[in-house]
Amino acid sequence: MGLNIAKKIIKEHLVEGDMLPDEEIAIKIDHTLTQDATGTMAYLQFEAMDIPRVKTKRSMSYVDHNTLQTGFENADDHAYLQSVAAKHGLYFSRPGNGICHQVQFERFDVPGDTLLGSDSHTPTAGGLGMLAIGAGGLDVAAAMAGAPFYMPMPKTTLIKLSGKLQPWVSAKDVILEVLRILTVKGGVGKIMEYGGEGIASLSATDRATITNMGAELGATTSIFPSDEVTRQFMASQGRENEWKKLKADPDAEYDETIEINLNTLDPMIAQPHMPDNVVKVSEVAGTKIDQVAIGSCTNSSLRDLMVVAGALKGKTVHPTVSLCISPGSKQVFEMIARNGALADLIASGARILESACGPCIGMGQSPKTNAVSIRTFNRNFEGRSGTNSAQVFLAGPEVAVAAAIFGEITDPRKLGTAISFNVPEKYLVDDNMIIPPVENTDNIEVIRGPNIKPLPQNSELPEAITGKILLKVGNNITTDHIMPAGAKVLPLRSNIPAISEHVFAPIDPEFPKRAKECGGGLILGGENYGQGSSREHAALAPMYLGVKAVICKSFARIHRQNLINFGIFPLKLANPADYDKINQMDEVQIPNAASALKIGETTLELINKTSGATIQLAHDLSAREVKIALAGGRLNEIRSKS
Ligand code: MIC
Ligand code: SF4
Repeated sequence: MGLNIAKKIIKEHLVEGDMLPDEEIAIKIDHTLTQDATGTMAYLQFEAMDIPRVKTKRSMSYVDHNTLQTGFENADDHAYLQSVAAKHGLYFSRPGNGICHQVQFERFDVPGDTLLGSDSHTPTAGGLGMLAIGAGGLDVAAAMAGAPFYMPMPKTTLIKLSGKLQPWVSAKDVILEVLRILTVKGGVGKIMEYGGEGIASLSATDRATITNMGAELGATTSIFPSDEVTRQFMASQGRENEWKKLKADPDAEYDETIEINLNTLDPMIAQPHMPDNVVKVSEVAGTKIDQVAIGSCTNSSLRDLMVVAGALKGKTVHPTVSLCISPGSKQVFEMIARNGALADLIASGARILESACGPCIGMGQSPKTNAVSIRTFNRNFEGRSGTNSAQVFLAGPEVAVAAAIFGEITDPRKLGTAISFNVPEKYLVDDNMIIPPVENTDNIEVIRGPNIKPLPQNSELPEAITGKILLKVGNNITTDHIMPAGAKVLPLRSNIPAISEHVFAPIDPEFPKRAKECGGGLILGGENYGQGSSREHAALAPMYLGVKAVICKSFARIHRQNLINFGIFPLKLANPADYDKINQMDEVQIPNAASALKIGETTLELINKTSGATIQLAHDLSAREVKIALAGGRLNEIRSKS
């Protein structure tokens, strides 16, 4: 039997395990990526491993999230990141150089290689045929130290594209359609592999838009073949030497196939507050809007901004709308500046922001109370914009710019002749904002400002887990609920005691106080608990507050791993209906937690002391994960071996 692309790359990188469904496998990691909001923790953890120099082919450290410097904190983090990168042999992309995934795509992704990044949108690189996975900072730190990456062997879904995108319909509409079909949990445990004749007409950056938002499906990663389009893109970036062809065998098998005909696809839009709440634009046309934000790692390529500039040329942004634009990288920014498109954007009244994540992560440009905001981003979780009452829609650049012009949600086809964009033969390449590693690092001092606090430690898993259910939540809880981001909280990413005061703030601001008063406890969740971002702070800060276990119906992949990494036991309800038998503030006990794990038990008993009920729990930890859980986290486990 032939292999699909994902399996070919896994096979080439396999260091442990068998490639059988759901078996734990380990793969060698060639490249790593961090960004500043997760990077400080990742490097503190890397330093704790005492490895002088990264062992990967190439490791990158980006600064793109915490770029709004309203106090010393973010600048302290940048200085730490720059110095720690220099000390340990990493490339450092300076603030201003762009969003990690966009820069990585332009300058560093390699077809057929593996990439592990401490950001959930790392799979963007799949647009160039790289097997790119998002993980917590600790897993990335371990990969930098030469350790493989562990995961259950994913299933593969073929997304077979036929036809060709019609005018004013773009790559974002493809992934929104996939989200409509599969939902935010439809990709869990799967790799989405794109194929079919329809892919030939998608440019490399179109493909990146699609693989980027595979994260919203909960997928392990998404990947395209590496073909002539890939070769041309890499050649236009001066990197043809790193290109290699990659395609599925003709008789490759997939676990499922989804077919999408691009000819018939309409402009799509995700409604508040989930990326899978997708409808055709025509269904919500006429909705008045207050803000349009264009940018983010999903939609800020040269192509996207040229379409926006072309549509806005000679026009003025609608009087009731604030339009902000953040170019994805310095390369994109400089190219639109030199070709005149930036002047058209400025003339239209667009508010031009620096090349960074910006409004996507609530770093500025929060909309007004009850605002309707259309964003070309990938997440519209409640409150993520910084304004809890805002209604955020997600759409492609065509729909966004049409809304900015008309002041209401509008089918972009109303704008007339489509804006043509020819993929450039040569992109403007200038890596002057990327500091390469140096050989001799003896004299390099790592700079630690007062915002960099040491890592909190956890203790071993106790024999009995006892405590109160500190919080009971429903389905699809995101890490933005557990550990919010935004301009006020993000600067505390290197300071766990301070950031832990914000745990669950969007759901229950009293949570940290209650957790401390109760001396820690447990959390009860529904399906897909912890979806969204890779931020390990969503495990680390609850751990700091004494959370010992999370019980729910199912977990999102990265968050489950982060919980284990920091010694919080992820447990599932053996019978999901038992969710109703546990209430917030019930006193519960799992009597033999540690010894059950030690003897290989996969079911445990929870005694609800408040109601008297006994409830069956189950865990799916691998033997390796059991050791980590027992040690109270991966760092403890690594230390115990040395
Ligand atoms: C996000 O889009 O939520 C982030 C901010 O990029 C996160 C990482 C983080 O929380 O720092 C992600 O997607 O992993
Ligand atoms: Fe940055 Fe937004 Fe992309 Fe996350 S999703 S990396 S915050 S641009």
